[in-house]
Amino acid sequence: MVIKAGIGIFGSVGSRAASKVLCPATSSSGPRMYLPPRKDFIALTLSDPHSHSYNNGKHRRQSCWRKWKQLSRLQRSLILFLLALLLILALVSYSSITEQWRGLSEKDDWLELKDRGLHMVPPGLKPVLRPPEGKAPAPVAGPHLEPTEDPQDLMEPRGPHIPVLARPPTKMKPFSNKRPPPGSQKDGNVSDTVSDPKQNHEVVREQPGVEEEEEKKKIVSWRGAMIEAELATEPPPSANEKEAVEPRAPADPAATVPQQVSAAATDRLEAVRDAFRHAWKAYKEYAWGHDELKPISKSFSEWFGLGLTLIDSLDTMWILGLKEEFAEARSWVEKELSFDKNVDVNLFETTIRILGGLLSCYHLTGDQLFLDKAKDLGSRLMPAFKTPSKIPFSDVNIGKGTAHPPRWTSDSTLAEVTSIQLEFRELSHLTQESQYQDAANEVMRLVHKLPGKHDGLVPMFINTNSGQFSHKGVFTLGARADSYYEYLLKQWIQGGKTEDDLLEDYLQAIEGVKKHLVRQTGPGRLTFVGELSHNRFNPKMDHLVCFLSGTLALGAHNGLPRDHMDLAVQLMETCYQMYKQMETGLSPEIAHFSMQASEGQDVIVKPADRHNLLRPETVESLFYMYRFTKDSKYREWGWDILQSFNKYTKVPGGGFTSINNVRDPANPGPRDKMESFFLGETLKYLYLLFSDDMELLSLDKYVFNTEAHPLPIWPSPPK
Ligand code: DMJ
Repeated sequence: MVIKAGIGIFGSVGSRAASKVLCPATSSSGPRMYLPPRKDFIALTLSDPHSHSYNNGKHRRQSCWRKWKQLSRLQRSLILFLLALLLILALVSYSSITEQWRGLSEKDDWLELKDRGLHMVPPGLKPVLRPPEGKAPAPVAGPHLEPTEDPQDLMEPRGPHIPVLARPPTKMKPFSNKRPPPGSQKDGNVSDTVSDPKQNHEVVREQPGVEEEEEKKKIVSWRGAMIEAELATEPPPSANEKEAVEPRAPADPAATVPQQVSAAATDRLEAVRDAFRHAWKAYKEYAWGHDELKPISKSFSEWFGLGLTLIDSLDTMWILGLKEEFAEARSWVEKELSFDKNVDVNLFETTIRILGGLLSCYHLTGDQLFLDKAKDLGSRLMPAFKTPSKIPFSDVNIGKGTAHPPRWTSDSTLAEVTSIQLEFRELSHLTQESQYQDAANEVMRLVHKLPGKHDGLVPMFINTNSGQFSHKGVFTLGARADSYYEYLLKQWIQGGKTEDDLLEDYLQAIEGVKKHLVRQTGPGRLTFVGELSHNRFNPKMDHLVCFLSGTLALGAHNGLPRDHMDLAVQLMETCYQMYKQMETGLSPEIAHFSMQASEGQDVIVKPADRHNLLRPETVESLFYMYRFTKDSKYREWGWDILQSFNKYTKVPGGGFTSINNVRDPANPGPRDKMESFFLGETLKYLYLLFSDDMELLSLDKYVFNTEAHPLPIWPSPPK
């Protein structure tokens, strides 16, 4: 049994001496671990006394003791002093946290009640709010503390939703996401609105103009019905058709405004904006420019030291119409962000979150800054591809221009090397420099012809020397393999549905999934995707697998077989049940399923799998399912999930935290980490799910990368 304990101890001072004594133990890099091990984590291994790892642990303890004895008295005293100091610091911070929670009712435990539904703004900042889409007249976001909803309502996360507006919305000029015309330096250009965070900003109310009225009259033409297109034919006609070849001007997501906007939609969009503002407030106060917010300890953690959360969130702010916040973040990118750093970054994570985020922002805003930064980063990632096999290494030092695999292996993770293509291809498209797409396409070409697949399913690792699959025999749609399948389809769509190898691999893989991995539970006949381990079926599904409904639906929308949509519908129900059947209304990281009808419950959660990291995959799929079916139940499910996030993961004063136990509403156990994808993906997909504007990032014009950053679909080449 491996229990991962993230212990963020020992800063730079004394860390070497401490690690010498603590003898950093095994990192749990098994298939469950999606993110690579962080420097500040020490995995504690508690093992069966007879197991191999127990013996390892025993030897380790003996050698630790020996090493301790070998230290000089001065060294030992220094270490003991540091430990004592840390203990004192821990006690002090503990008391300040408990101080904060004091006064909350027993039922709410560590969760804030009073803050829920309040519109807080960062001190000294009165945002200028102009709602996007010309329709969401947000309550003025001044520093008032009036709840918009009855807290009692918020206590009930899964009850029927009755949207209530606290007061009639004030008419405000809509903030359009439209970028200004080239050359215009006036209203609307983000560079004009860059603001000092400490400066006060007036709340600007404007009368509706003729333009707004005109826009409201426009009628959305949306082809909501399933299109039975021929395979590998032209994409549905898109606005991009005239744009190709030249580095393109970014598309305009807010060009069309829906005629009808329901009060419910407005209310829910505002709820997402509130959640974002709440998260951003703490990021800004305690983690500004750093990778991740630690909302409980009101501090931050670094992974790459590149402002990960800030960059991952940029396009979300743009889409949500959070103009002030966007401008401040843009200013940070301009003034502070430098990739000229002696730092090892993970190729995949940096590509999907940072490169993808910058490219997407360039498309949404037309701001050259983002493309320049993307080019700089892209060129610094290229050394990763210099391997004997051309399968990239997992890690690159973007300052030194060197790359290497993880310390313990020469393998790369399959999903990681096959889920960077959308971004590298787009970078080539924009810069007209083919090196990026050549390197990324070569990986796909190699994997396409590689032996060792199982009816289209791929193993989880690939060797960077031999270019062959390694650790064969385990097949999953979860960690380490997931986005391989997603990117097969999405690259095919991005490229105008012309690359037949991608389509062939995708179709074959889905057949493999249906044949080997799809099963139903005994009690409730829920359809799920399990894993295959050396020909043994394991009824286990990572939450990560919930991306699959959305991907299947996207494929069906693009003319792939109808039964893909049937499977998407069934899996969507299961992913929702993974939330609904938990006491907190939040899904565990991993679910097991009962295959026997007599077992009573469908979803079983093992103690080590009860955490929730604020992941996006289910709400991502809900967004696709709603767009393609218009079935309002998907919106209701998304609403339930948002309320559960608000109830169990919202931290008083600011931020959201991942939690340890989705089965214990009385003590969900905050983990003190807000992952960047909560802002980059989860809240963005919720917003798009609730938006009535089907042209806001139309799925016929954009393809979302695996971190929810929209990139344009290229036009088909002329026949
Ligand atoms: C994100 O970084 C991406 O969605 C990735 O594909 C999977 N893991 C996280 C979110 O869960």
